[in-house]
Amino acid sequence: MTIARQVGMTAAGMLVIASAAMADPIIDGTRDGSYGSALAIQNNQTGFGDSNLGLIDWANGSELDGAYARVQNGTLYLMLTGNLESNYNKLELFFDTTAGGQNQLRGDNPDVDFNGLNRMGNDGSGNGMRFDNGFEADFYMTVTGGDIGGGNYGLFSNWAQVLTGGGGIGRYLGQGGAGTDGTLNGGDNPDGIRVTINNSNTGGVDGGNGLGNGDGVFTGIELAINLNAIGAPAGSFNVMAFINGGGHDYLANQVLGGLGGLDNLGEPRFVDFSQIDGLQYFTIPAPSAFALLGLGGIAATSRRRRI
Ligand SMILES: [Ca+2]
Ligand SMILES: [Ca+2]
Ligand SMILES: [Ca+2]
Ligand SMILES: [Ca+2]
Repeated sequence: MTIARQVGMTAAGMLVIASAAMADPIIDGTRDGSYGSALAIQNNQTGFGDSNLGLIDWANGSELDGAYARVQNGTLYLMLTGNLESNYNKLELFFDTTAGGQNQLRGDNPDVDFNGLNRMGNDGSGNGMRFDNGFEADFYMTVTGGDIGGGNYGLFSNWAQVLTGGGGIGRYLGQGGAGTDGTLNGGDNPDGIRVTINNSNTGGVDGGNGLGNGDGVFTGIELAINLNAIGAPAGSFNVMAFINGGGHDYLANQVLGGLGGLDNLGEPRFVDFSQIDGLQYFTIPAPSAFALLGLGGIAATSRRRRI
C-alpha cells in the first residue's frame, strides 16, 4: 500500500513536471519560470531614468534588464525585463532570422509609427544605424506606451519588414494595455502578435552611465510572436533590443546585449554597433533545442525541485 502510493505520487509528480516544461509562457508582463536562464543580462546603468514608481502601467524611467525567450508551438515568447517609461519612449526590436536584410538601416523602409523606422535610417547622406558585423535585420517591431487621455494608459505596437532592398510592408498592430493577455485591438495584426507590459520594476540597473547589473528582475515587456511574422525561422536566430526616444530619435544606453558602461548613444543615424565592444544582440536557440534539449522549462523545474 505504501509502495503503491509512493509510485502513484511519483507518476503524478512526473506529469506535473512534464506539463510545466511544455506549458506556454503566460503573456502578462511577468517572467515565467519556464523561460529559464537569461539570454542576455544588462551590464549598463540606465541614462533614461531609474523608475521608482512601482506601478503596473506608469513608469518614470526606461531600462532593459534582461532578455528571456522560449520558442514553442510555432511562437516566439520573448520577455524583456525592466521598464518602458510611459512618456512614449520606444522599445525597438530587430530580428535577423533569414538570409539577406540590412546591416545598416536604409531610409526607404516601411512607414510605421510616424515613420519611426526611417528616423533611424539613412537620411540621404549615407548614414543610418549600423548593426554588429554579420547582423542583417529582416524584421522590426516597436512598442510604446503612455497617456491616452483621462489618465488612462495605452500600449501600442508596430511591425515592419526590413528587406535587403528597402520597401516592403509595415503594420500598425494595434492598441493594448498593461497587465493584459497581450491582445492588440484596432490594428492590422494577421499573425495575432501579442504584447503587454508590467512596468512595476524598481530594481535592476540604477541610473547612470557606468556598469550595471540587470539580473533578477521579473517584470517588463512580454511578447508572443508567431514565427510566421518574422520569417518562420527553423533554426537559431538573432535579436537585438534597445530603448529609443519618443520620436525614435535618441538612442539610450539600454541595449541588449549591453554596452558595458557607456552614456546614451544619441542620434540613431550615427550609431555603429560594430564599433562598440561586445555583441549588441542575443541569440534565440532553435525551436528543436527548446523541445528536445529542454532548454528553459526543464532546467527551471529542476532548480525548483532542488530547493
Ligand atoms: Ca508571463
Ligand atoms: Ca538577415
Ligand atoms: Ca532600475
Ligand atoms: Ca558591437
